[in-house]
Order: sequence, then structure tokens, then C-alpha cells
Amino acid sequence: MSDNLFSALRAAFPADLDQVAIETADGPPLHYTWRDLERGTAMLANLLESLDLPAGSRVAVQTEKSVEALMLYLAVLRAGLVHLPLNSAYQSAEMAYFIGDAEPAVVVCAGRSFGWVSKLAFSAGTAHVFTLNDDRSGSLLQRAAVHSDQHAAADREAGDLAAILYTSGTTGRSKGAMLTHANLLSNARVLKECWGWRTPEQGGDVLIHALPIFHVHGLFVASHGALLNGSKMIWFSKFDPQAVIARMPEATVFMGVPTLYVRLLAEPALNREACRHMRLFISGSAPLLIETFDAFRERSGHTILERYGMSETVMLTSNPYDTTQGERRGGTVGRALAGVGVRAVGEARGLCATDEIGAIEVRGPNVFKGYWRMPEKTREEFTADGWFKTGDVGRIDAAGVVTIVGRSKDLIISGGYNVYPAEVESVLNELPGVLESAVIGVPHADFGEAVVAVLVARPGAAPQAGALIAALKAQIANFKVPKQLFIVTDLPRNAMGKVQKNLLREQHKGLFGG
Ligand code: MLC
Ligand code: AMP
Repeated sequence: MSDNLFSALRAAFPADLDQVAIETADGPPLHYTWRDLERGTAMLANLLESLDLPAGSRVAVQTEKSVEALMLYLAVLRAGLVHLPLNSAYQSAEMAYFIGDAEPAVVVCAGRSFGWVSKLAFSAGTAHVFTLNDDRSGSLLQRAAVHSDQHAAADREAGDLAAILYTSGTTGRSKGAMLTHANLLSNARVLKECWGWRTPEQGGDVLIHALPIFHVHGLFVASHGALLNGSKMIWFSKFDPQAVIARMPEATVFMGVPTLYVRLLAEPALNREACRHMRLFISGSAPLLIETFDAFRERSGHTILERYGMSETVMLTSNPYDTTQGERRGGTVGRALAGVGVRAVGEARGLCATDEIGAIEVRGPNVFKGYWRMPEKTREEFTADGWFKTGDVGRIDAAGVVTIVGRSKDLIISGGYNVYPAEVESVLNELPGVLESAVIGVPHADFGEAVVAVLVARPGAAPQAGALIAALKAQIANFKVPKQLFIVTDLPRNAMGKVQKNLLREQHKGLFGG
């Protein structure tokens, strides 16, 4: 019996394949039935199989969000290959690294970036580069169109790779987290149970899908949730708060990073009437401020369910769906999911006492297989007894409820995207006129945290903030580019010569009204 994740998702399609599975919400609505998903993924899987790729080949995808891009992901699973999704904001230096490191056999990119992406891909040895645009044009679908719409999913074992998700590294080098079919499927099954997904026979759920599909949240948690439950998705290629609220009366489930909730709250149309059919609002990927949690309850009548996870582990903890199991507590991320172990460990590696703050470590069937081609790094991130070190800091109360209080990793989470200061500093330090820099995260009312850079100019140089920002935008994804940049004479340092980022954070904490 194959453990291919696709087969499990396919088995959950409703018996009536002519029902609508996905309805697009921006532009004239398009309706994709379950049969469309079945046939479209078969044709794409047949195209991939016709390329005769070795087992374990990676398919790297950098496209705008579209239903076809989701189908491509499903087709990669179906064909037994490894999906490698990439943020559409990545620029050429970032893409060169991912393509060079992952050595994908296939790259799929937007038509407008074919020139530079294909150049990178061919020079890294990639044999096949296709294009896919968000209007269903491009060579991928053209080529798939000649293939059969029947396809038997490839046999895969539970421990075979399904996807690689790159997460930035503290020292600058991004690491590819290798996730298996079993990692993803076990987590999707646990979440289906935990969040009380209602099958079509039970009245059905309708998910508003408004997150990008190149990260765990939108690709796995949201899409798998709906697919494994045979639930319809209302599909937004980009989050638009007004449009989302307009569709809420038809929906029952919404998932978002905290910024999405902040933006929903900014709309007067968000009220109890708009949310009357909603069953569940889920937040994660970054800390949800208690003010947002409270204001949302006040306005919508719904208590947001906050959960916690990461690329290496998919979901780890969740507040309860069923409130007879306990209340949903703002500021906490709930208890460990079924089958998941979560512990807090102190400085001397001893287990923390109840409510004592420590490093959060986890284990379970959802925990990834390791970092792609980085055995050393993988070993470092696991304890001798097999627990994964999350880099998050938190405490666990007597009832097992986890509160994340900070991070030991030098990481900024802005609008749900991770930014590693070391990466931005290394690019900044190479720009003309820059001697050294310190990149920090400061509170931001919309993004939660915003990236800010403080830098020292080389003697005799007078770099201009605007020009530096423009130069950064050409090299790194927009969300990593500092929202503000300060040029100073010295960076504050401690007696050991280490930059005191805490002082800089304190100094700039009021910049964005966070
Ligand atoms: C866009 N910008 C951002 C940004 N998103 N800057 C900082 N942080 C972000 N997250 C830039 C834009 O490029 C633009 O730059 C400027 O900020 C204003 O853009 P905007 O129009 O306000 O942004 P928008 O396109 O609306 O995007 C905001 C957003 C998006 C919140 C909708 O960032 C988003 O979809 N975030 C979700 C990320 C996510 O899915 N994370 C899950 C990770 S999984 P300029 O220079 O052009 O003005 C994970 C594990 C887990 O963490 O537990 O789930
Ligand atoms: P990523 O590498 O994008 O998968 O980001 C994972 C990180 O996001 C985690 O290690 C946490 O630091 C953070 N995170 C995810 N969910 C939450 C949450 N609910 N509260 C606080 N931090 C979170």
C-alpha cells in the first residue's frame, strides 16, 4: 500500500466529482470541480513522468499564486517527485542559491522571469524550465495539455521526501527542510480531527484561502485541511481584506497570519453579521497580539484559535477547537497536538519546571527528516535523545499550555515572513560606502515586526539611505528590505565588542506605532 500523500488527499475527494472544489475570488470567478483537480493533476503528473526523471528529483516552483500552481504541487506529489516552492519575491541572488543548492531537475517560473530564471537553472544543470502564469498561460500547461488525464499515483513510502522548504539560516545560508509524505499526512490528519473539519456529509466547510502557497501555512495547513476534508475553497490570489469580508458569509473557516487579522479589523465591514456563518478563525506563523485577539472577539463575536508551527515541523500546538477541552487563551499557542511532544529545556539542559521559561524542543511524526545536504547542521539541531531544537523560547503551564515568549534565533518575523538579520547585513555590508551594519526588528502596527537597519559609513563616504534601499531591493526580496535605514557614526557595542542590538531596538521601538 503506497503512502503517497496525494493518494490520501485524492481519497478524500467527494463522491460527486462535479461539485465545485475551488472558486476563484479575484476577477471573474472560475469554478474548478474536483474532477478538474483530478484531471489537471493527472495531466501534469503525466508530463512530469514523461521527463523520465530519477527518483527524488526536485521540482522548483516560483510563480504567482494560482489554482494551477496548487495543481502543480499536487501533481509533483502524484508523480512521486519532490516539491520545492519558492517565494515569488525572491530576486536573482536568492534564486541562484536555491537552484544551486537544490539542483532541481525541473524549474517552473512566471513567464516574465523566464529569461533570468532559466539562465540560472540551465547553468545549474536543470534540464527542464517551464513557465506558468496566473492567467493559465505558459509552457507548462501547454505541454501538459497533450498528456492523458488518467494517472496512477506513484508508489511512495512514508519516509520518502514530498517537499523541501527553505528556511533562512542564522549564519546566512538558507537550509532546505526535508519533509516526508508521512510528516505532511500525519499532521494534516491530526489537524482535521483537532479543528473539527466538517465533511460534506456533516454539512461541509468552506475555507477562505488567502495566503501564499509557498509556505507551510498556505500550502500545507490550509490546502491540505480543505482537500483532506473534501471542502470547497474560495481562492484569493492575494489577500484583500474588503474582498475577503465580502465573501465571508459564504465561508466557515479562515486562516491567516496576524497581519491579516490586523487588516481585517481596519475594515468597518468586519462585524458579527459578516461572520455569521463562520465556524473558525485560525492564526499562526507569528505572535498574535492580545490586543488583536481581544478586538477581533469584540467585533466578530469569534475567538481566534492560535496555533504554533514551523517549516521543519509543520504544526506543533493548537488552542482547543472544542471549548469543552479548555478555553482558547490569547497570548498562548495551546497544547501539543496529538502525537507531538513539546518540552521546555533550561540552560543546563534540564527540563524546565512548570511555567519556567526555556528552549522549546519538539518531536513527533511531523518533525522533518533533516536539512537538505547539511548532515552537520541537522545533527546540531537535534538533541542526543532525538528532540528538535525549535529556536523558540517559551514556557509550559501545568495544563500543558505553551506560551512562546521569544526566540533564541536572531530572526525577525514580518507579516508572517521570516527575515534573518545576518542575511540582510551581509548584503548591506557589501554596498558601496557601507562599513558595517546592524539589522533589527522593531514593533510594527501592521507587520508585527518591521526590519530596520542601522549602519556606519566608510570613512570619507556619504551613502544615501534612498540609494541603499534601492540597491537592496535589486538584490533581496522586498519584505527583507529595511522599512527605515539610519546612518550613524558608531554602533553600540558591549565590552566584548558585540553589537548591542537590544539598545538599538529600544531606541527605535516607537518608529512604527507597534
Ligand atoms: C509585503 N511587504 C512586506 C511584507 N509583505 N514587508 C514586510 N513584511 C511583509 N510580510 C512589502 C511589499 O513588498 C511592499 O514593499 C510593502 O511591504 C507594502 O506591501 P503591502 O501591499 O502592504 O503588502 P501585501 O502585498 O499586501 O502583503 C502583505 C501580506 C503578505 C501580509 C498580505 O506579506 C503575506 O501574505 N504574508 C503572509 C506570509 C505567510 O504566509 N507566512 C506563513 C509562513 S509559514 P514596497 O517597497 O513595494 O512598498 C510559517 C510556519 C507557520 O511561518 O507556523 O505557519
Ligand atoms: P518558519 O521558519 O517560517 O516556518 O517560521 C517558524 C517560526 O514562526 C517559529 O519557529 C516561531 O518562531 C514562529 N511562529 C509560528 N507560529 C507562531 C505563533 N503562533 N506564535 C509565535 N510564533 C510563531
